[in-house]
Amino acid sequence: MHEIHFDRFEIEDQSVRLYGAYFQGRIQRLAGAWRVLLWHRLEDDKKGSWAVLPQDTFTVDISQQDGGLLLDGGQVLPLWLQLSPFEFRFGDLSAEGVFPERSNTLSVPEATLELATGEGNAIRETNDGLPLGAGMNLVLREPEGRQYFGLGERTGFLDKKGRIWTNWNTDSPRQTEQTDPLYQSHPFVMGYQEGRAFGLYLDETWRTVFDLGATESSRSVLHTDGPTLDLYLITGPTPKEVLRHYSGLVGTAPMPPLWALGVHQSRWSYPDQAAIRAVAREYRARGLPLEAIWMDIDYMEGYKVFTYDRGRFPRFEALTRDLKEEGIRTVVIVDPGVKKEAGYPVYESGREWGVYVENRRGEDLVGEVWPSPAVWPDFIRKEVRDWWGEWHRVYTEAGVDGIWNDMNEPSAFSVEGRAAREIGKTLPLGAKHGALWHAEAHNVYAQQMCRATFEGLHTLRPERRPFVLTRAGFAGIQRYAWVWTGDNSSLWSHLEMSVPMILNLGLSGVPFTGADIGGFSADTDGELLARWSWLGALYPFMRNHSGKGSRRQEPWAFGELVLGQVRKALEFRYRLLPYLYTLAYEASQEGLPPMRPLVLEFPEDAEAALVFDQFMLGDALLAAPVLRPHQTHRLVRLPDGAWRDWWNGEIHEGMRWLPAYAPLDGIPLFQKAGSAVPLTEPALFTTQAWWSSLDWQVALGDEIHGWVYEDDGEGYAPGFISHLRGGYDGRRLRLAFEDDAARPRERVTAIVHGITEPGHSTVPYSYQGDTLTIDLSSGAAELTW
Ligand code: MIG
Repeated sequence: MHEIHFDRFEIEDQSVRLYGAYFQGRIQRLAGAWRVLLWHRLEDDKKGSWAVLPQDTFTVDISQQDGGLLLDGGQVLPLWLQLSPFEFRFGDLSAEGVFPERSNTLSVPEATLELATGEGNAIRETNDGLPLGAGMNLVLREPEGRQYFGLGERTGFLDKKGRIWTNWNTDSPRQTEQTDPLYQSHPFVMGYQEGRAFGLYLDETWRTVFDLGATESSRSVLHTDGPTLDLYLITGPTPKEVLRHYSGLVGTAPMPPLWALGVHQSRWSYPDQAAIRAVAREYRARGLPLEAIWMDIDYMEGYKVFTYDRGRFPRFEALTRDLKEEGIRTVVIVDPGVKKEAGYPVYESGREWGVYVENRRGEDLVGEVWPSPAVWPDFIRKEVRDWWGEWHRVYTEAGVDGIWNDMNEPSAFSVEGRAAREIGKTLPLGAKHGALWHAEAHNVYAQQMCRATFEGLHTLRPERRPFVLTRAGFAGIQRYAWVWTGDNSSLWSHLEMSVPMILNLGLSGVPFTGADIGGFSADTDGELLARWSWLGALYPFMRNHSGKGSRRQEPWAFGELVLGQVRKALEFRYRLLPYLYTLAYEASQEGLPPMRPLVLEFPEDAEAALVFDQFMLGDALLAAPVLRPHQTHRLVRLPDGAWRDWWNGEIHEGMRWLPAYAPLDGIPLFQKAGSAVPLTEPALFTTQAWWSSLDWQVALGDEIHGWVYEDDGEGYAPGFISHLRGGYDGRRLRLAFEDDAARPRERVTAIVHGITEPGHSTVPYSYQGDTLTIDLSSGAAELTW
């Protein structure tokens, strides 16, 4: 392995420039991170980014230390560098250096690249002049006891240490605990040790591989296939700070429409309009909440995007209109593959505009996916994104509310006659996206497709917030789409795995996520559906979806008992909406996910840090789902503080393991002392995010605080934050609702459990069992015992 050597440095435009015989470097100080960019000196340094937003840079003070340079970072931890050979230290993180692979020249004609895929296949590609073979490795020293979180959507548990993870978007159905990679690529990790955290983001869209102490436990190797190494060293010291800074780099999710947080029902596929109407009828006849019905690929005519099958959906517009009258929206699937068929307007207009990905001979690349033959729009180019966005008029005019982007790794069944197995189920590395090879564009194909969809919807309906769901994505995908975890199975192990998968997505800056409730492949059963519906009621995205050939799994599919259990979960979801919407707002502002691992809230609790089967919903609620069949109890780690059992009101001290009772019509849930969670009445569907009835569920504490964010739920009018504040000292309870919403409310109450009746109160209250319901409509209350 060759090391990288630099001979000298200079300060240029607030950045530290490094010069060597073969390589050059540039180091910049940003608000919460260092950017370290290294490139071969024959290249220019105009490397853009598909993920990182424009950043302010700050002046760097340099001093000499330990034979190297010490760069003072202000708010950011200092960075120590050695020029020859190149090494660096950033807090507890120390790099032995960066090592160019194989040679110092960029172009290695005829080199062979092998990409391991999840199924154990390999992609072999003779790369006629692809700038590969000049890959780079960053080698890090690994102290004992460091853990890694992040890396987006992954199998396994919460800690990502000890395995090799590949960033290469891959259509991975029938996943197991070992499958890697999956659909998304997030070359970001959060290192964590003894309460302190840092972040590492490798801003390379080429295939990258993170060996986190797997091959050698004392080292991690971050590899990129590309010719540059563009690294962000993100400062903490808390996990929350790392996530805030990382979100500052790659962006936060925009505020979603309220309805996206409601209940979604999907299946591949409801075959025709009668089937869709029947699902709507079943929901409403039983008085079950439902927000949207999803249409999978069979709504199209011959898998042609931006069409409907007029045989099976003769009156599509009437269908969406009638559903909307019941408060039910429609979401349709849109895959990237465009059927190559003469006379099909989408294909023809794309050909006219020259929008398709090309092969090396400059011809449209033709393959097969659901449509066959198919071509793929090159979303990497702006004019192609605009063209694609405009086609969504077909849906917006037909009353469709949201778009579901699937198969966008991109997945292919065959390309130019070569079968999926041979080509790793995607386009050849040497396919051309304008000036880029597919090898460089692959990982951002979906991200740019979602961008096209998002921006298209925004242009077509500027007064409404777009809603896009995607399967594949790259760092920053949250700016354009929500993410679901793809084809899981109706297995208890997949119910369990969905938790760490979603938590690590959240730690990677992707807040709005969910897994297919009930499981996609194979047949679910009633108990699994009930448990999954309760866990799903706390996923940021709550959608029951199942695959072709699997047993039906709508809430009523397993009889009255299960229906009752699922119904409670759906109703609980709607009761929680003010809290969820407030968390969505927090995500849009700060990048903190609604569903978060305990380590984010309690970084000092070493035992909580690796808990993968519990999570926090915001900072007030701790959930411990049951993830195995036939269990009536489970152990719950309660972190520091006091915790109120949501269902029976009992108070438990933290820093301990508690056996909790877990019937099928609930989920073990604990509320942190001193928090107040805003709830509303259950409803069949959402209307606006102003809660005319607001109930604050209060867990008593010396100090009490909760807040709620409200707005129109859909457009861009400003929103308002209202606070509930107060305190309780055992004899006196004070509560003040600072209502900023400036809209009349029918009812505002605070609910306190597990308390005796007060002797005196300044406001009306009711007392029943051990539950005190305090009328807060006058704003402030004081009760004494
Ligand atoms: O090749 O559109 O993950 O949710 O139902 C399968 C049909 C294509 C995969 C998605 C799944 C969807 C299915 N799709």
